[in-house]
Amino acid sequence: VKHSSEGTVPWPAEDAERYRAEGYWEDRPLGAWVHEAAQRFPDRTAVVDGADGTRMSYAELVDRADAAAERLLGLGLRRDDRVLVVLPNGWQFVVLTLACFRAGIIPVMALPAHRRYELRFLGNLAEARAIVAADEIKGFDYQELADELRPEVPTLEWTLVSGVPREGNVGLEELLRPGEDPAGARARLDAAAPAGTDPALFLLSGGTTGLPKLITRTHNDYAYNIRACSAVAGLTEDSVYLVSMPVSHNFPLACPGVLGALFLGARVVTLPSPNPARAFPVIAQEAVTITAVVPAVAQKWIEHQEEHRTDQLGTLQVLQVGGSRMPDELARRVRPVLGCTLQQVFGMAEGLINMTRLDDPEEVVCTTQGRPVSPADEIRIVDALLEDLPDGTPGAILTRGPYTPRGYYAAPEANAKSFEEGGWYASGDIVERRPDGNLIVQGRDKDMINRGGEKVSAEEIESLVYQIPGLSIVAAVSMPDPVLGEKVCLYAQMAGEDPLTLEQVQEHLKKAGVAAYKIPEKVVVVDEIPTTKVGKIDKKALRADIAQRMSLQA
Ligand code: J2J
Repeated sequence: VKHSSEGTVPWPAEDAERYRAEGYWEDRPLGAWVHEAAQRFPDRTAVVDGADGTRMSYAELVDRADAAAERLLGLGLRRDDRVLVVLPNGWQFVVLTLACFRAGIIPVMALPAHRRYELRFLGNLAEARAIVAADEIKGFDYQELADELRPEVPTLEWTLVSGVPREGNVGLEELLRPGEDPAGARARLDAAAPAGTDPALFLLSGGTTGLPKLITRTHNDYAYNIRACSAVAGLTEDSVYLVSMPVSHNFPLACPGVLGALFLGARVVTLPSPNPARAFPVIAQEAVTITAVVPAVAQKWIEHQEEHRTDQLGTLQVLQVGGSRMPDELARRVRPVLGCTLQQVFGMAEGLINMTRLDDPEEVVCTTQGRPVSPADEIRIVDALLEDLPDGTPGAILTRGPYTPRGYYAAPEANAKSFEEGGWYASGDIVERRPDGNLIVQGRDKDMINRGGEKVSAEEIESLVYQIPGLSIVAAVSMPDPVLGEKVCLYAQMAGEDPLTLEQVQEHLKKAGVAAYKIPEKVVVVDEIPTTKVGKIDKKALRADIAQRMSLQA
């Protein structure tokens, strides 16, 4: 495999120079930051796996990561090769990711929820040479999935498996074992370390167009993302960070997340799910000080605590909440019920992260989504003609800065849509900026459904549903949900007499290998899908229609 370097859009030279001169970019690979922490605190606990009880010191973490980096290279992987990562939360994810950073191998951060459809696409787009997955999760066999993918993703040569590998697959725990010569491995990897401007990882975009997109994050920009978020989240070497949301998401990975903790010599605790009955005792046992969740989980935690009045949250200082809009009323219950400081986070895998500050007045914390974490983040709020709007007037947000890349990976069409002249990224969010600089997310003008923080592209679902015969027009829209905020609803206009059923749609998408969170949970067949004056599907009318139908039902 020879990778095309034109896939990644670099920052213009003059911006790069400024980011260096002003100290945002340090030209130091991600692995070096963790090694530095390990040098300062070799005996401190770096990682605790709350599921299998594994505990790992910093010395052991970097030893395992370096040994694994050399073993990955020994297999035949090379620097700049891409590896499709489909691992659940656990120590293996942490060590493997660090090993990739050390070797200059690029992890593609997929989700365990992804299935054949997503992984085939991502594997081919990234030209992945290996896939790393668990043997099975809740009865789902990932080795079988990998076997199905191998012929569909011709670049794939290795399947790495956590748990019990089948014949021909590589055992991940074996690969991640400590090495014989940590100092030697370290020196060899340091000597061949990736440059700051090299790609470090691929994140998945929330998706507004029909196809998923990859976001190249470089060592320089991601290291700064991590450090800026750590500072604003008050992370120190004494912090204990719990990750219970899928760790391959940017938020729990790097805002400040697992990597923020590992940069500082703090402790990471992993759990495969945020279920409060499981997470709360772990928070107490491990003295967790900070964690990140989506609003739907924050709500579950608040309800659990109100019901059980546990004494398990005594050490928790900061609850970061982001990924979808947190209702103000929910935000107001965090401190009284959970006894910790709420930090709202409005972020995106494409870069820009906004946070409320830990010492902000309660009014700011509960009614805004905060402000940029970096003084170098540039923001504009604009109208449809890209004219700047005054504070207090909602408009489309545009942004650029030292950790917001200037384009998607190998996606010129998506780039033309999402990046404006001058390199501004248009996230598709409708935002109001208050005079104090804090942002309020008022809505969005992108065709995406935000299901409890998991993003679903309407266009992607529609194009898959069109494969079902008998359809004239389909439209995927969000429907309100009291817990998740939004769920996927499908409107259909039939060509003939036969109606479309929910079961039919669900079965079709499941067979197509689509992740469960994207599958519509309601189907509404109508005589005629409404259109706007210019002849586009009127999704606003459909969203209003489903909201009304549901309120009538309730
Ligand atoms: C409303 N919408 C929000 C919020 C994200 C930190 C936090 C979140 C993400 C993330 C992330 C929102 N209120 N507080 O990467 O590092 C919606 C917006 C945004 C999109 C990005 C991080 N926080 N959103 O959610 O790449 O629509 O990143 O453009 O998955 O989520 O989605 P994603």
